[in-house]
Amino acid sequence: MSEIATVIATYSRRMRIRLDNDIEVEARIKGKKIKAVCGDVVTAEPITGEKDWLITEIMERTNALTRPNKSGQTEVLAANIDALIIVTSVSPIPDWYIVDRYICAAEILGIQPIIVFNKIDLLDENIQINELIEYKKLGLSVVNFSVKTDKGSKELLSLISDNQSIVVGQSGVGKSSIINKLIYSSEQRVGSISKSGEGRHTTVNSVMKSLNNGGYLIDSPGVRDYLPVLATTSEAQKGFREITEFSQFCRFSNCLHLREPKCAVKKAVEENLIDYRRYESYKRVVNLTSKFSEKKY
Ligand SMILES: Nc1nc2c(ncn2[C@@H]2O[C@H](COP(=O)(O)OP(=O)(O)OP(=O)(O)O)[C@@H](O)[C@H]2O)c(=O)[nH]1
Ligand SMILES: [Mg+2]
Ligand SMILES: [Zn+2]
Repeated sequence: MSEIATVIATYSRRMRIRLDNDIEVEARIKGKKIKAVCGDVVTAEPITGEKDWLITEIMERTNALTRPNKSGQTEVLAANIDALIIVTSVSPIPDWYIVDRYICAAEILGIQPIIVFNKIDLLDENIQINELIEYKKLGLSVVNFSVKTDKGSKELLSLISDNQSIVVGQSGVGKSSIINKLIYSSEQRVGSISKSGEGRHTTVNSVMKSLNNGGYLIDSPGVRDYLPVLATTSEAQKGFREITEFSQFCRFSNCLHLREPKCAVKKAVEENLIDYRRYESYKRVVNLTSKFSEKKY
C-alpha cells in the first residue's frame, strides 16, 4: 500500500522521508528521471524484505526555491515553502546584495522573507546597521538574534508558527545553531542524520527538522552566492517592493528603470525615496538574469 510522505533529507539518490504518522524511514527513488528535494510531498511504499521504502511519485509542488547552477541549468533547492529565513550575522560580514536576492526570490514566490541578524552578542549595542533599518522601512521582518544569549527566539518562532520554512545564508552565520536553538529537543527526531550540535559543523545536506509548535525548518548548506531564476529581466522588479511601487508611474509600461526616459523609479532614487544601494542591487539582478539567460552566469 502506498502512502503520502514528505521528503526531509536527501543524499543524492537516497532520502529520508516522514510518513503520515510522523515515523521517519529511509527511502530511495524509483527510476532516474524523478528528482525529489526537501519539502517534496511524495507517494512511497515499503519494499518487501527491505528496510528502505520506495518513492514512486512526486506530487505537484506549490512552489520551489531555485537557483541557476554553473552549467546554466535550474537547480531546485527545496519545495513547498511558506517562509524564507535569511540569516546574516555580525561575523562573517553580510553581503547585502545576496540578502536582497533572497528577498527577491521570496517576493516573487509570494512567500514571507524573514531577515535574521545573528550573533548580536558580538556587536556594540549602540551600533545601527543601515541596511537593516532600510529593510524595516520597507516593512520587511527583521529579527535581531543571538544563539548565545537566546535573544530573538520567541520573536522568530511567532513569525514562523506552523510554517514549513527554509533557513538560508552564507556559511558560518549560524543557521544550524539557530535551528537547534528553536527546536524543542533538537536530536529527538533527527537521529543519526545530523551531527550538528554545539560549535562549528558545516552542513552538507538539506535536512528538515520539526519544531514542537507544529512548524518545520529546513537547514541548508551555506552558499557564497545566490540568484533567483527569473523568467525575464522584467520580472526582477517584482522582487523589489519599492521599485514595484514606483514603476506604475513610469512613462513606459515595460520600463526596466535603467536608461528609459521619464522613469519614476530613477526619479525616486534621485530624490532618496528609494535607497540607492537597493536600486544598484536591482540593476545587478537584471544584469545577472540576462547573463544567465544567455548561459553566461
Ligand atoms: N558569538 C556567537 N556565535 C554564534 C552564534 N550563533 C552561532 N555561532 C557560532 O558560529 C559558528 C557557525 O555556526 P553554524 O550554526 O554551524 O553556522 P551555519 O550557518 O549552519 O554554517 P554552514 O552549515 O557551514 O552553512 C559556530 O561556531 C557557532 O557556535 C551567536 O549567536 N553568537
Ligand atoms: Mg549549518
Ligand atoms: Zn522606470
